[in-house]
Amino acid sequence: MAKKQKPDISKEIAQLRDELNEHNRQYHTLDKPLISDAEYDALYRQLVSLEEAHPELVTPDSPTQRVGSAPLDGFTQVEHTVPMLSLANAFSLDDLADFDRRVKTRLKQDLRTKIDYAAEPKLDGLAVSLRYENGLLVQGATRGDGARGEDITQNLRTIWSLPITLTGKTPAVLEVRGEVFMRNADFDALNKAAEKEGRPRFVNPRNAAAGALRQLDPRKTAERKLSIYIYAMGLIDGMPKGVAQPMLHTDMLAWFKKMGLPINTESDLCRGSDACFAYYESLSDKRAGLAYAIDGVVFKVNDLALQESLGQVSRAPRWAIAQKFPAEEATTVVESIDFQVGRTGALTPVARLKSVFVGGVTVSNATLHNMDEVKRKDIRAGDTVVVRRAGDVIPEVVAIIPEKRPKKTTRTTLPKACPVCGSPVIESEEMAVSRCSGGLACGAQVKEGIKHFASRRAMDIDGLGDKLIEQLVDEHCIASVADLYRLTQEQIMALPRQGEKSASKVIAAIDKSRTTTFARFLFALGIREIGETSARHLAAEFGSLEKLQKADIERLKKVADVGQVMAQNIIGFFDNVQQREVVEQLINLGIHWPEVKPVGSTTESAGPLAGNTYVLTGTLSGMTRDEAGAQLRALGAKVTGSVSANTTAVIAGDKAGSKATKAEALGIALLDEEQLMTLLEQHND
Ligand code: D41
Repeated sequence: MAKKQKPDISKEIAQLRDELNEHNRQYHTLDKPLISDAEYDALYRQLVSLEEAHPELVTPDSPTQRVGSAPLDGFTQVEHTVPMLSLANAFSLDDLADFDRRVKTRLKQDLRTKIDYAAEPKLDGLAVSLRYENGLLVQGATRGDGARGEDITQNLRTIWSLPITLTGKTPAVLEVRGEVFMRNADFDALNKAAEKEGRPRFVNPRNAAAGALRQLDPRKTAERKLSIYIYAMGLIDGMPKGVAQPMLHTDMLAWFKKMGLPINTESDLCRGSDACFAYYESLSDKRAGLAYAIDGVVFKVNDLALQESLGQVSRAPRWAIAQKFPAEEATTVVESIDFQVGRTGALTPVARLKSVFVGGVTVSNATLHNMDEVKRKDIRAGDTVVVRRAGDVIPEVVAIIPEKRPKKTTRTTLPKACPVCGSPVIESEEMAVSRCSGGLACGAQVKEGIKHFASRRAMDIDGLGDKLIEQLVDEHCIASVADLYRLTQEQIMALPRQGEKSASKVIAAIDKSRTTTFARFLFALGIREIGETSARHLAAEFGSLEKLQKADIERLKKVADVGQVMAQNIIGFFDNVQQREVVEQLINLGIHWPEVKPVGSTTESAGPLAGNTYVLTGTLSGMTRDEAGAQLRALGAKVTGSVSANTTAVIAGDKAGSKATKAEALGIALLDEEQLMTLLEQHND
């Protein structure tokens, strides 16, 4: 049996190598990845584990035995005086714990000792080596295959943050290593310019940076605005008099910084593996807000002597590890392109995808935003695409991979009829938004309108979720928001999976929503463009529905935040017979709110709390901060996010943090939740 298996395994290994080599070429040399990093990593790990099981099958040409790929023609080759090593990857926190254990075992240390690790963000860029002689930048090179790279000195000199001459006392020869990358803002600007000039967009900052470094004309590189952080030493020769050779990685970085080299400010020291886990978690939380793309954390044994004694294995140091974040990008196939109909009838193209794990979740849909976007990226059913999900942002299709397009595809077009109700679709002039003309005759618009009406920030009907609303509409129990107030417990109980208890809860919540505020009611109606803030301003300004309905465009435009379009939308809404009828029915069905005294045209400065500014912080038990803020604003107060000398009082809920501390330091009044309730009640009579 064992003998029979051998040729299969060597064939499998050879095939994996070929595949990885080709992807390496596509990614590193051509800067045109055909698969995502995560897929590449998966293939690579497969090869590593096969080679580990069959060390006799490892050959020098295996991708595991070399790092990167051959240099392009056009640049001269540079032999690295000290090889540029690669980083071992850890994909789970178990891998990180294993790494920590291996370090201690090799160092013959008790497993309970805490090793000091230097932690730094793993920049998603390109590794380079820089040589300074007597403080002058004389050579910069790409990593290439680790032993030899390309001379890109001229291109690296264009990086503003990289000093051409070092400051202070410098060694006779200093070689440092760092990562060249592009900041998100520079990437966005580059893509905006590309779009304007009709050139294709770059898929991600890493590819844009790679392209910039490969430019033979340094002026082109300069236009791209690259950045760099230094994170390692290659070689030091001839330490200056009076300067001690650093003993720790963190000291070394501090010394580099002193000489003017750019160092990542997110770097930190972690005592033991638990501190490493904590650093990983906190950086993971910060990731979406950082100014540049990172794909993990690099942990390095901080003591340089310990690094030395740990040494390296197959071109990767034993003293460092890259703990990867879940990949934010993946490739998958578009199975179909559907059009979703929103509350206002707007048609949104959505890509139905072959399920793919990206950004830590399984994704099977991605918004395509609008037809402009679909046309620009030429996304078609059958296309292989790069999908991105960063943080909590909804998944997006970044780009298609043209090489992978099947022979027969058809250009994606806007449907002529609404996919839900069949009414004609009206294409807008700017092409960006197209709408179903069905209005309240369109099931999708009805459903979305009711979902919005019931939502937390609108009528806040607890327990009336999206699924239940869809069932109720599909079963013809409701056809408008007014029907909600005619709904019976029996009707809900007749639906699948609805018990007596939950049905009675929903009915009670609907009943409770009859008492609301004018602002909430206005927002709940879902008039196009009228958000919570404009609804609040309108409610405060007019005080009653009758007055609002009577207002003309000019009168409406006097309200803070209300412009021509919004004013037209309001008039249009109440001009529509059907809408007017629904509103009338709602009032007849018992929707009411405490009268708000109209404040005239100076909304901003009227109300019993006018002139007062509050800051809300911490967790309130009886309501959300948003709700408390809305109530304060309705009374004319200003609510802001930061404490200043102008703050009247800080309202501190549970777990209030720095804002409460700052208030105390500035001698500003602190109110607790009970005092807030008293304040609101005093003025709401
Ligand atoms: O931020 C990075 N991408 C990064 C890469 C970093 N912070 N540290 C690194 N340290 C090393 C060693 C430990 C080998 C000096 C690295 C890399 N290497 C690296 N980058 C590309 C290949 C290896």
